[in-house]
Amino acid sequence: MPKDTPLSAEKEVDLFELYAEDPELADELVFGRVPHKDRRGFLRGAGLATMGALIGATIPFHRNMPSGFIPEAIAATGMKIKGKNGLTILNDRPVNAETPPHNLDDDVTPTARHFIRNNGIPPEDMNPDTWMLTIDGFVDNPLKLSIADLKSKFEVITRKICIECGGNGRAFFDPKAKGNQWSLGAVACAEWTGVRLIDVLKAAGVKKQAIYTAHYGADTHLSGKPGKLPISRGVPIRKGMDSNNLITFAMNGESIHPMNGAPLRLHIPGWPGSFSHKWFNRMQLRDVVHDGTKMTGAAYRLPPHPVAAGTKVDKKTMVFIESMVVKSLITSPESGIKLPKGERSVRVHGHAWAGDNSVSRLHLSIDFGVTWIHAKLDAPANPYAWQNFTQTVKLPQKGYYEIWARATDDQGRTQPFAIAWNPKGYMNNSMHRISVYAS
Ligand SMILES: Nc1nc2c(c(=O)[nH]1)N[C@H]1C(S)=C(S)[C@@H](COP(=O)(O)O)O[C@H]1N2
Ligand SMILES: [Mo]
Repeated sequence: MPKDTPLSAEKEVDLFELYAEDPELADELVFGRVPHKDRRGFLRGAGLATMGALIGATIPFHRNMPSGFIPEAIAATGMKIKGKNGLTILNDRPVNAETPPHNLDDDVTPTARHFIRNNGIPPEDMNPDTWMLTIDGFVDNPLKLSIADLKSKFEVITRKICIECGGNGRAFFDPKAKGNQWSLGAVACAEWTGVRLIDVLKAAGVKKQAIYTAHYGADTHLSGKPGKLPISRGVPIRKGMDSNNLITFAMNGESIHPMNGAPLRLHIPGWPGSFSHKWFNRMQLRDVVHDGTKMTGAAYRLPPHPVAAGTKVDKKTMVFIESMVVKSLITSPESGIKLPKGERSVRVHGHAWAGDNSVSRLHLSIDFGVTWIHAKLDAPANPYAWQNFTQTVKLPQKGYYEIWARATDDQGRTQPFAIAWNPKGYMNNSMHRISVYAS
């Protein structure tokens, strides 16, 4: 990399540092292929498709690109993904990007601001005209459906759906938990269009023996090993048959973004995002608990009771995560804001959600949690949409303030200030706080 390459001022710099330190390793991490010693020719197939998606075009002369070389289109503007902006790219896996809270201020998250969590390499072929979805296993009539079939045979509906990664907030764990170091922004609420999973399952005729779903998609494992899956999660049949689950082919009124699962994805709202399979091409109904990739061991499991930070927990005792927990995010103002001189009032806006439950109350504090102010909290636009809150708070004098937000769900459960530490770094719903300077 030339020494004078401009570095982005944002956190994306991590990626450039990675390239500066070890370009070959960076290639492997970002594009998921072991580089050929001196050429980017290795970037055939999915690795090349990923680079194309980042740059926004195919690269006719890609064979001439040296390995470990950062294309100028990326170097000049910071890491960019076509159709995405305002995301912070994490550097430890192929294309994982989160959204800083102030870029999540919209009540419906624009596609450009929707986080990305990829466990493997996205498929090269995302053609909606040839895409097929298979429903098989313990069903009376196994189905093979095109997207046109889905549209013509089932009722098409549009829903706002909040999706949050089970590991959102992991970056704040101490001691650290392994995995993507998400801070606050692995959450979004876009508008999705598709059909109800339950309608498709009814058409397939789910047999009595079916107790679990198993989800499959077209992305491939980082190792490139055929048959090895990046992820395959599944839910107990009672959740699988919930009428709020969707199979979607549109996001915010357009085709689904390639990084968010084009051309077809599953939605199992309220539970960790990992159940909502992208590049979705098969659901199998099983007569056993699904044992796919990231279903076994300690994956998506919590200790059976609270543990002190750093405690070793026996995997066998850990409990499978179902519903996500009550949580909220302040999206305006941006943390660290300096108010104009003499300004003493701040309009606070944000969102709250509670997995399978709804949020009943939202409180704000400007005095480190001693007193709490009710915020106006909207009902969800539809089940499983996040709920928006707004309140103007008054600051008594100049100085440094923190604004804290605390949501309470319809079961009376509220957000803790501290993190409920667990070995794998899941379900951090500690209160969000921002800083505000009044002068
Ligand atoms: N096929 C496939 N589906 C997937 C994943 C994946 O890696 N492959 N990641 C899952 C995880 S862990 C999360 S949190 C969500 C993220 O959805 P998004 O990338 O659209 O934000 O997708 C889920 N669906
Ligand atoms: Mo996730």
